[in-house]
Amino acid sequence: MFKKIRTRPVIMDHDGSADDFLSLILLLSMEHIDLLGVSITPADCYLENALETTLKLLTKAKRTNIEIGIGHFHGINAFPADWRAKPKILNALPDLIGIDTNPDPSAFRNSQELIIEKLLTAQETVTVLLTGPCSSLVQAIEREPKILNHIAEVVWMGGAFDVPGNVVTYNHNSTAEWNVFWDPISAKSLLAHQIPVIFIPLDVTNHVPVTIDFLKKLANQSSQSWANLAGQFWATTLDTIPTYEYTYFMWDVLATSFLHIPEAFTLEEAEVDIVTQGASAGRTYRKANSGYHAKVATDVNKKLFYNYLLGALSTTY
Ligand code: AGV
Ligand code: CA
Repeated sequence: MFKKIRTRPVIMDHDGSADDFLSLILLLSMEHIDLLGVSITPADCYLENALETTLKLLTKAKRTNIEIGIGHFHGINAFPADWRAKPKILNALPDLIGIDTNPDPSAFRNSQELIIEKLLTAQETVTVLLTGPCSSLVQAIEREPKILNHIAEVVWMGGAFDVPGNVVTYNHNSTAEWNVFWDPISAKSLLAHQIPVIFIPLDVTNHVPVTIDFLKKLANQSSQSWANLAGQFWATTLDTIPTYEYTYFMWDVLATSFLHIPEAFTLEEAEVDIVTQGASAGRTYRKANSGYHAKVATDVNKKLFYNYLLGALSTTY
């Protein structure tokens, strides 16, 4: 069968929550994407768990040639421990528990080194997809500024511009989104490096909740093993704290979809900035005429997105 040539090189940096892995699954399904490496940031996860899940998924997809890097920086504002522990469940799901990986973290390269090497040796400029904090990428840039010219764009699930944030914690006023709050200093540095950044913030992810209706549709396709696994992953998110209503969103999954269905998104060119300290730490905001240039996704064609997702998860690869 004719297959689209793999054309677009991508590096993914994720932080090991359930939707980060759903994003990895989605990325592996994209035939036009050449995934150069996967870096793990120990933010919304514990590193050992996230490394294990990452390796299990690459093994299941027969893509263990994709190199994994691990971050050693632990951020400024830690994620709650119960959120970090939660995705450990994924490793025990029936479809994954039998995949024996047992990775030793000390055998893996540091994220910065992985990012630097993959960018410098790529044949063309690379898209960097961030579904967690941006610290590893920024540390890599600071260590080897030459990589700046090798980055086509950074697609980042992060920020909350014209909507409330999702950080609810001591000494904070909830104006920030978690991926930015974890390391607001790096987030501001990323903008200061003036590479093209496309934010997929809460402004647009709020439009796409993970609904029970969607999960039922997905379950109708569960004869396909990725659809089945994805349904199980999402099922683990049903008790998401802090609300009594089910409000898990397609955060990282939406950002990842941008690589396949950019036409579904409305992007705005904006000048923005980031607060690094105090009660608004991690807040991303508009700063007309004197901010950093960035693109901000403000809307998405929901029907196109959910249909794309159901289609992508029901293919075999
Ligand atoms: O702010 C959204 C980011 C996404 O990268 N993460 C989860 C997604 O992976 C942090 C987050 C916000 N609310 C959460 C989060 C919750 N209730 N549980 C776990 N993580
Ligand atoms: Ca994430």
